[in-house]
Amino acid sequence: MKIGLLGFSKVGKTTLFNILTGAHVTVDKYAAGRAEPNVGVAKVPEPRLDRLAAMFKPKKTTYAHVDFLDIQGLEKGEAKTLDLKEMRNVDAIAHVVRAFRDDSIPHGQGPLDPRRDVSNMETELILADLEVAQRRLERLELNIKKAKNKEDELELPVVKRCLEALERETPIRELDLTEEDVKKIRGFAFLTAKPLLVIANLDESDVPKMSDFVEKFGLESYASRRRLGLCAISARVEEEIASLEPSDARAFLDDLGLKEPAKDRLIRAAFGLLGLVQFFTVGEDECRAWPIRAGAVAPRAAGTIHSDFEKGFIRAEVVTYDDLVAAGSIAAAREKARLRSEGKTYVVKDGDVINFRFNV
Ligand SMILES: Nc1nc2c(ncn2[C@@H]2O[C@H](COP(=O)(O)OP(=O)(O)OP(=O)(O)O)[C@@H](O)[C@H]2O)c(=O)[nH]1
Ligand SMILES: [Mg+2]
Repeated sequence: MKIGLLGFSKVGKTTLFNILTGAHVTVDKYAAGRAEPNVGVAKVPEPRLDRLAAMFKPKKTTYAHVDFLDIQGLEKGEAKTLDLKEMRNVDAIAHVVRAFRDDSIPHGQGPLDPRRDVSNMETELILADLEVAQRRLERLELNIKKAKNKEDELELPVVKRCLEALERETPIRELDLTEEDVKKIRGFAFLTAKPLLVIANLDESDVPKMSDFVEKFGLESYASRRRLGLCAISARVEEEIASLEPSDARAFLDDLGLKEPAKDRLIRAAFGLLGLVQFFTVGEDECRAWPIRAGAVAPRAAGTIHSDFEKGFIRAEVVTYDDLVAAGSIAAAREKARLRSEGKTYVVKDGDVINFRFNV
């Protein structure tokens, strides 16, 4: 899974990239970000897995991961011309919006106004997609005129729908497309078809009132949009947290009234927006979180561990995370009849602890 950090220039994308992935890419007040994108990996923090690891004391604990990609900042009007090809093969876009005040750092978009920037970036992405959709439509119509091809004829109405939406300034992610429709347009990698996470990079002084950011910046109308998430972080404060010893970091978070670093919430928000849930496997050797698509059935989930598990799937022994923690061990959960035996059609839930039975 890959998430692309996108934003206007000097909003703190690379600073945030460093925090999320533990990288040390240099950031500069005035120099523009480098042309080559930065790529890195972030662990998906999972307190439930921490707890399971404390219970099973495994040799190894393995968290889920997401990849982050950081590109150079955009100026208004550039999305169409730059093509943003790196952003076309990510699974979700994270739009980093400047909400910190610092007169010494240039801000090409004018006075601080996160709402304007969110709206302008949406327009940028819509314009970039419009180009692609228009070109595709012309080509399809031409093809159909020349030689009637069934596939082209089936694709035409989907592309038309996308184009009409874009002309109404509606991002494709808000359309009701079937799985079939989505397959037909996958090749064009529309930017507005991807889930969008808006990340407000807050001023340090706003951190104690962090949860008010939606109202403060007038982002209410975005809060209910489909497949769009909003979250806030102060890259400056997170930098500081990351530089502290764990016990000092804890005290610092307590002072700010925060339960966990905002980066942890941010990564989980991105993960949820991708439509992923996690199940766990436990044991003395390894406790592990496995990301799967929400709605996946048990054999499919087994297949993420090993294809043999899917092919030879017999049953899944499932206990919920809460039941397992309450019982204290798998054996105790079984005694309390909390261990269920599920078959091929069972839809795996977030937080299920599973042992797969299979033959090879
Ligand atoms: N005060 C303050 N400064 C920040 C914050 N986040 C980033 N900065 C500073 O803003 C400047 C630009 O940060 P970058 O992370 O390079 O921003 P960027 O969006 O990657 O910039 P480009 O890639 O050039 O578009 C640096 O001097 C950072 O230290 C913040 O939350 N508060
Ligand atoms: Mg940068």
